[in-house]
Amino acid sequence: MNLSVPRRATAVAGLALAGLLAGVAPAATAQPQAAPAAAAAAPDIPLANVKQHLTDLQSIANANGGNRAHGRTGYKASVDFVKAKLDAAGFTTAVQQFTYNGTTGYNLIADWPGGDPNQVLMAGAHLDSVSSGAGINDNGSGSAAVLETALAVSRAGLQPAKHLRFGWWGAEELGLVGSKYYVGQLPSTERAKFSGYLNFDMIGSPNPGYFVYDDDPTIEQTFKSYFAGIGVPTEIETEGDGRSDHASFKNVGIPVGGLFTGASRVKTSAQVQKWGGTATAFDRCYHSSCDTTANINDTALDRNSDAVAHAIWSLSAGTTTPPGKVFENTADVAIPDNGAAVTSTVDVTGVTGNAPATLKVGVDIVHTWRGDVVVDLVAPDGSVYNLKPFSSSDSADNVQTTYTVNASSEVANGAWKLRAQDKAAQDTGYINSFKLTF
Ligand code: DTR
Ligand code: CA
Ligand code: ZN
Ligand code: ZN
Repeated sequence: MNLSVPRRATAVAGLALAGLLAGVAPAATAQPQAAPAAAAAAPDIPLANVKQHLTDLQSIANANGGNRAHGRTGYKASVDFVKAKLDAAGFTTAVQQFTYNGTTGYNLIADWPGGDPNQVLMAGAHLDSVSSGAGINDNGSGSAAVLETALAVSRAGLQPAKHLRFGWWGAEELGLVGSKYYVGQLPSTERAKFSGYLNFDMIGSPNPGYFVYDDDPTIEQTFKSYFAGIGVPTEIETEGDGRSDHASFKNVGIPVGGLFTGASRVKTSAQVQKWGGTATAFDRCYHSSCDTTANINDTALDRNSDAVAHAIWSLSAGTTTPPGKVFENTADVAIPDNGAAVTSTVDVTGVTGNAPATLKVGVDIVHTWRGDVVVDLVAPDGSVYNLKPFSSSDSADNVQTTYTVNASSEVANGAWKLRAQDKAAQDTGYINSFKLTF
């Protein structure tokens, strides 16, 4: 099926369906949007409110064996606590269940009704602790800041151009399990609608540094300019990309960013000069029983909570770029094992001029041991853009992602092909769908 009509209506239905599929209640159907106004300034996030959430999470841990870990009663009690506040504030919430280590885990997803369903801005934090303690800095701090920002959105009656979604993840401490499950359950069509995911994991460390993730440049700059505006120097977070839930989103091509105040690493003397504190661990109670409400630096928590709100207000204002034209072919095309290349074609019409420098190429190939498969985009004039090379070691299944291709030298209209070739024996599959968004 080759469609060349913008599918706004379908997109809204898709969001609703995806929400149901992913165990998430659908957001309200988007209302016609006025031209997005300039972003209003974010409100101050009251530190007292954030600290009250931490006190409540501490009480939950105290009442449930001293922790809020995956599979323990304290975690589900934490989910119920956050959900109740969001329900009361008018969010559309859903609890997504998953199983890990034989026990049930929970993600909490909250959609703020309204905004463009084709542009989803999400902020999240893992809500689970380790089993050794209450996990107030790790990661009550991120959870409470995201919660209070969501409540501030409600208090302000914010109606941004983009659709706002908030998430609290389960089982991060066991390997980003909850966020991986959430992203894995999202159809590729839904993933393509994310304009960004903002992650907040440990943002109130007692001996704080001010670290900004260096992933998506726009998100990074949004945080950097906030801190520059309050005269606080920042550094790039260098503890490794895969260390928190943003990695789950980054791995499927969604722009990510976030903030961090440090864990067990030791603050250098240069950093002491920059931020104050002592040349000791940023958080000496990391993953320990002393990670309680006493293990928080109020200034860091306040500054980072306000930075969360600044990013949400700024990045959700939307762009003036209207949603792109979508062309899709969903006919299955079998890929012969270790054989000839096959193609799926979309005929692009009605797009003036050249293709964009950020042409979105949605690829959905179902194939065991995906390393066998070479995937190319072939432009109408025959130009080839390699999307995925052969890999003798990539044993994972399926190629389900959105590539961004600089196709600005190509005339937009014409027959575009997705070409797939299986170049190693055993393991087979098929092209499930091919989508171009201009
Ligand atoms: N893995 C996180 C803490 C953590 C350690 N390094 C980073 C870097 C960026 C974000 C978080 C972290 C945890 O223990 O939950
Ligand atoms: Ca504040
Ligand atoms: Zn941790
Ligand atoms: Zn954490």
